[in-house]
Amino acid sequence: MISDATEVAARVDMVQIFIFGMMAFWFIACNAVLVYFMLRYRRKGPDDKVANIKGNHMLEIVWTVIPCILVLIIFYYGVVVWKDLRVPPEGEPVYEISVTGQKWSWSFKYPNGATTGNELIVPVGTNIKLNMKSADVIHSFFIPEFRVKEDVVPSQYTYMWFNAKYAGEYNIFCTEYCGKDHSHMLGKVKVLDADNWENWEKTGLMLGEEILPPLENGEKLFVKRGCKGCHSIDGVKLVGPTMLDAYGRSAAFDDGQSYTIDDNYIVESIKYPERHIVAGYPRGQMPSFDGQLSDSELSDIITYIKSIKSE
Ligand code: HEC
Ligand SMILES: [Cu+2]
Repeated sequence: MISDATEVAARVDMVQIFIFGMMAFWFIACNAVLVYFMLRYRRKGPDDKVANIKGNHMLEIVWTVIPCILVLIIFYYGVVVWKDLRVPPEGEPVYEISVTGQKWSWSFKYPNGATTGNELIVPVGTNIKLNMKSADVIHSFFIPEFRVKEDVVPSQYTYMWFNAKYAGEYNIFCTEYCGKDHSHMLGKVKVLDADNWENWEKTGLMLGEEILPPLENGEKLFVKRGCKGCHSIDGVKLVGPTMLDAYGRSAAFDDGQSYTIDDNYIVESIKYPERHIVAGYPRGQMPSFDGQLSDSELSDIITYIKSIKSE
């Protein structure tokens, strides 16, 4: 694992090492003097009279001014690096991606209209700016190897930027406790080299990856977008209803109205889950994927759900 995958990461580490080093130095120095004074000035016997010192202005000035200067150095150094961490380099192009956090996944939307879930795809060596919002509660977007972290807040946009030095895969964590499955709110940053990126941006495929037929693609999306975590395909009741024999199945909503699962209903369930709640299941569990799946992806998912039949 690369520990400083961005330029700024090394500088963030330097601030940390500097502050830690300074603290370690003063801790040891102060305690050494303390121990020395304990030995040097200890009372030698009942007749040992202690000098009566009333004060020393020089000494007080020194121990006020020196720590002040040190703290200001820490402040200055911190602010300089924080600015680099916060503000994308001026006058250089930035590639902007919008990020949405929702219980319990991340979705990404690119300038070319493409969307991905839990997988942030970016080109290597490019200034990337993430414009972030939350669909529900406060989350926090953290890429440890890049040393960037920012809260993702409902009804407010926040941002971060980074420039990945090396192609590869890095972790994304949600670092704000956001409910039951917070610990599963994980993602990956895939940093692609120039060729791979160009290909991905044009076709949505990695080099060497093939276009899958609808059924296989639907199955892949069902796993990748996290549907499978809540919907079993073997009849078991998880958070949501099983998808086994779902297509054509008749059931009832929590308001008593009965319905039959067809193409339109599946699309509605995926985009606007709050419109109808299946009787016996909790409201607000099924996240909305509105704007996160293209029409062709939706139809591939329908094809896959149709195929999940018991025989
Ligand atoms: C966090 C859990 C969760 C995830 C992730 C999730 N769902 Fe759901 N889903 C539910 C719950 C709970 C219900 C039932 C309550 C309701 O109607 O909202 C439901 C209902 C549905 C229904 C209606 C089922 C029926 O029997 O009427 C469909 C279709 C569906 N989900 C498809 C999907 C697809 C496709 C995905 C992935 C793109 C997905 N869900 C992701 C929890 C989830
Ligand atoms: Cu979260």
